Amino acid sequence: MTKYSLAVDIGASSGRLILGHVENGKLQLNEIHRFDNNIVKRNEHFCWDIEALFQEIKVGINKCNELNIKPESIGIDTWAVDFVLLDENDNLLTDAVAYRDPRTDGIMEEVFEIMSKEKLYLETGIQFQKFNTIYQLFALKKKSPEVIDKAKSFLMIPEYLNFLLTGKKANEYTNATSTQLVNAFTKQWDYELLAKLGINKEMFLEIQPPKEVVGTLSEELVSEFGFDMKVVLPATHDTGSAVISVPEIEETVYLSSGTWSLIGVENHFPICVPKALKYNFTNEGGLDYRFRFLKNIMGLWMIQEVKRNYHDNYSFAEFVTLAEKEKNFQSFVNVDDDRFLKPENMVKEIQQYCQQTNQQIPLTPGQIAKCVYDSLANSYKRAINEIEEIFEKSFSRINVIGGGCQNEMLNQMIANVTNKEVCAGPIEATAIGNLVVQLMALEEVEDIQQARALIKNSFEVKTYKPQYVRG
Ligand code: LFR
Repeated sequence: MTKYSLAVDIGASSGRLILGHVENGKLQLNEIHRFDNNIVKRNEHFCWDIEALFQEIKVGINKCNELNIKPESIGIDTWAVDFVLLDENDNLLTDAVAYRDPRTDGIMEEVFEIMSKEKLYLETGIQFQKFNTIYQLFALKKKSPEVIDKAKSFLMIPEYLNFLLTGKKANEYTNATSTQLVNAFTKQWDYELLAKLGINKEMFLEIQPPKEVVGTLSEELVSEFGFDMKVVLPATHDTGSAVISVPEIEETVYLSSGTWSLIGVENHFPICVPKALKYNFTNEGGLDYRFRFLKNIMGLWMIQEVKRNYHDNYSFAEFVTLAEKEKNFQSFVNVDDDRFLKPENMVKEIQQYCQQTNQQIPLTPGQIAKCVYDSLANSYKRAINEIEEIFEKSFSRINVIGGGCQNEMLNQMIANVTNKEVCAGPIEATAIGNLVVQLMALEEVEDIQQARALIKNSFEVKTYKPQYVRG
């Protein structure tokens, strides 16, 4: 009998439930539910509406019944770093505050007074982003120490959703590393660091690796859905799941393209050399203790915000067409500047940046979009140069994965600016990576090599060769 698994993949702007099964040596996908994810304002903070997300997961699970499919397993991945805290009765002590909330402004510098940036990097191997969990917890401790002291469980977003499904609590390795509180070498919570920060260590649970089974559905949900299934830990950090789907990882720089652009390479050990610190590369934990040596680039968030600022009058495809008509317009912004993390108005922020740097100011939607795409491509090029400098070798291929790989113009721009071949696909990389880990837990797929071979055999990858561009 065909075994189905259900991937729940929730990103910062949308979520989806995708059923997967293997048929004739190919992984087949069936998207059964898609929904928006938006930041909401709660108690003066930008937050995720976690209850609404859980309801959407339930809607999706119910759709399996309409299809008469009872999946063997379900796995949830989301963006990283965000969390909730529970009290001794497993009630929420905090909102699910979103990482773009300004509560961590200036906090990173305060933490450096307790532990130097260099030591923090040597121990955790994690890049410095002001929104990392470590800074969010420290900000919370400063403002409401009683909340931190009362907390009995620390659960990251997918872990809390797993708890709602099963009643069981577990911390998962790939997401735990994004907190900057896990030692890159022991792969355990860094209790010494927690003690130095004065953060109660009791709330952290034992770290479980992907492929572990959290449990089965709660009795209540079994009667609601009419079936039970295993709740499996995929790489619950979405980027961790996405990178599993890169069909050919050797000699490849991947670019996971969505709200964020994550650009890097896969390693079997963390690299914490001074240059990696200087260029702010991270070593996020992956499946089988592989490491993602990568860098966060502001990504398509910029165009998502631009779209919103133009009142959704243009689709993403239209922004590409409009940008293509602006061949002669060229102004660049530094997409890594924190001013683009959550500006009041992205269009105005871009215009002000160009004005302040004495460049031509983009005025039309096409010029704004061209500026964003040019700036992103430029930033990818810089990151690849940094990787090549650190590794003292050159990489010949870039594999773009995720929703952003459908942007043909951007793919070609990347090929042109880097003078490298660009492969695009798979599009649903994150859900695919999530599914194959569930298949490993169900012993349908042996290991990551077999998973990648299956993915290579199942999904189209399009190639873009560098073209000579005049100018
Ligand atoms: C991508 C991602 C990145 C992480 C950022 C914030 O969706 O998970 O990997 O740095 O979101 O959590």
